[in-house]
Amino acid sequence: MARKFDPLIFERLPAEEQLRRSREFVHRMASRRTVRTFSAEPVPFDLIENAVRCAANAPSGANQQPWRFVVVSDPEIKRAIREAAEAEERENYEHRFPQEWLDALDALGTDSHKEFLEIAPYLIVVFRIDYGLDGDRKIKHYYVQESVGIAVGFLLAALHAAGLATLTHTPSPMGFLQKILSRPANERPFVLIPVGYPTPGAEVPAIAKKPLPEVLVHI
Ligand code: IYR
Repeated sequence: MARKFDPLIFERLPAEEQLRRSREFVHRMASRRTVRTFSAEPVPFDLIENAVRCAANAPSGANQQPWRFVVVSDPEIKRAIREAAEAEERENYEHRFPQEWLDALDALGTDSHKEFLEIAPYLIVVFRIDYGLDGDRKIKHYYVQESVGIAVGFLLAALHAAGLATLTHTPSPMGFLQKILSRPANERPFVLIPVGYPTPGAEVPAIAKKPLPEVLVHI
């Protein structure tokens, strides 16, 4: 295939402006918290659409963009998702999770009740597209996990920037989402993100991020 290149559009910023923007972004992202108590207050769909637009700009292996964002607001579908997720999570908490996993989750105060799946105005279910399809021919996708993970990062940042609260939720196993949302065999659920506003007076676990020297090694 003939290669085609475009001139790069790159805005070179003055040093002070770079620092100002980088600090502002750190400040903004540091205030993001995972929320588990959502209010039913409606959210303009434009905000969701723009966040997905932003996520769809993420880099991906061979630019294959191996993702699908299914946005659910239909109350019946949300209820079906909640029922299926709670059935799996009951098994997890009562039988499948080893004590070590339950201990790791203890500070979060989670259990098998997932009312947020019905209350939050939108659920964004992100699917990874494991292979493309050209008619019956399967097209191999590269670095699917990494690509979709990066896109979800973009999505969470965009939703936060728009003043919305999110929860990165991975009911396990998640196969029921493929069925309920009628997705084809090459799409597998990656993460489910309830989006909305927190309940007034919402609380979050008193946990902190690691200090920089624990996460940054400069050689
Ligand atoms: N999916 C379960 C358990 C859970 C697992 C992890 I890893 C978390 O960070 C939080 C919860 C649940 O949603 O309760």
